[in-house]
Amino acid sequence: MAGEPQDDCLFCKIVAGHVPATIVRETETTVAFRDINPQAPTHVLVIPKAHYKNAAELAAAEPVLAADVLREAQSVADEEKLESYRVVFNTGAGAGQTVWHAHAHVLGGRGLQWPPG
Ligand code: IU
Repeated sequence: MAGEPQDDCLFCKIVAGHVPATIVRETETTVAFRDINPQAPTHVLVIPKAHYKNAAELAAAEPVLAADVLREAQSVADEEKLESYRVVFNTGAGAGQTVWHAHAHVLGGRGLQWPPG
């Protein structure tokens, strides 16, 4: 069911503490941890603790929680002292989504090209 932990979800396992991650921030509703395959000097993932398969599903079901994720992206940027940064929600396999638990990539610490590849 939407919002409930999924046994086969890697990010639900990180939330539960069953898979290790380098956690940089945690709130009642969100966790932020370093991406294991960083694409920039700062590459942190912000996730809702509740399981939604992508950002659109999250925003439709729990708009306040979606806002929590965005606020945490800013908090990560503040802690990492990023003047500029990019927040990315890959949505769908064609856009590069590989983990089916909503997550914001927070990328910064280098120049970022536009448009992205
Ligand atoms: P994507 O937008 O679904 O492709 O992002 C998933 C990210 O999760 C990707 O950048 C991976 O490097 C990252 N990741 C991780 O941080 N820890 C893991 O154990 C695994 C993937 I698997």
